[in-house]
Amino acid sequence: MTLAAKLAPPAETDHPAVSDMIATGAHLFPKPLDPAAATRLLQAIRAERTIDEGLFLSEAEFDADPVYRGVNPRPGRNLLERFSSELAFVEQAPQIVSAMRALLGDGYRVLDRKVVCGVPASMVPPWLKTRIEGAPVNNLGPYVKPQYRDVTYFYGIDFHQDLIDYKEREADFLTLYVYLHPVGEADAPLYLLEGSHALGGTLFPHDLTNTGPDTWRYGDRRGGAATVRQRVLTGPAGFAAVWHSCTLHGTQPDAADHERFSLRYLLERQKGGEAGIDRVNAAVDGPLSLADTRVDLARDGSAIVRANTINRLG
Ligand SMILES: O=C(O)CCC(=O)C(=O)O
Ligand SMILES: [Fe+2]
Repeated sequence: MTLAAKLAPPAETDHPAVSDMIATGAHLFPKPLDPAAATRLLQAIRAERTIDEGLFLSEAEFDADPVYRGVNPRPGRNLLERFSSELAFVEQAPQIVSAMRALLGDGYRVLDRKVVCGVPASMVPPWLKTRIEGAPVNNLGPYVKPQYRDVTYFYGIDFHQDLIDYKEREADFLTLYVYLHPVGEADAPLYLLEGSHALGGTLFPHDLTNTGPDTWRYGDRRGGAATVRQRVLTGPAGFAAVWHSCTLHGTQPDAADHERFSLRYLLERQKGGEAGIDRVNAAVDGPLSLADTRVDLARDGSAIVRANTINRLG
């Protein structure tokens, strides 16, 4: 730590991002990030990646050697590694930096950043649609040619907590999500269940019952339950939102005839010191880490559960 950092007052935790996170498990940034910069990055991504059937292995190629794990971007195979300077419109945006400092402390760190693509129904080969029908997590990474696994491709993902990928880890990180173009109802917008973080970590697939046009009853299978409100995150290019790693969210398959590209960051709290996340987590009535986060996968990572809550919605 530099002397200047040592002498600087601790980040102000009295910030709307902190109060929103305590109340709802998320904070929607009031102003979009620079839409022109979002569009430039989108064009650069599109120039690198055509979303069509050519993205996928054939059924025979897949069956010759099915691999379900290690199919997401990782260091050395991440499309964003080519675009570090183009990400300044996110990483250096004053509203992002001040919210993150308040939530995670001055010394917050990027744990992961990647491009997420919502693949449109028309681009998924018929054999693959048949295979993935009804599964709760349709990360298409296993079926994508290895050279294209520098992006995460989804054909919808049921309500989940981002803690799902981090068993035994404390919920000391947040997800920042940025749309690179306008996202409407047909573009696989994020569905967020406000207040769901308050029950802490629970096992995926979650105990959810739809109780109204935008309300759910969410049980924690420990005797606790809450009524939570569904918020559909449609928004313009540059729209940004941050949520807690116990906040339930998901997407339906992309119904538009074009893909949805977004940025997904995980940001972790600074080690030591105070941060708004401590106040958020102190208000959580449930475990902040889980020994097991999901029961939907076999040992090899293939899906053994065929049930999907979010896709049953109209
Ligand atoms: O973009 C999507 O469709 C879902 C993204 C998501 O929830 C995730 O990557 O954790
Ligand atoms: Fe997620």
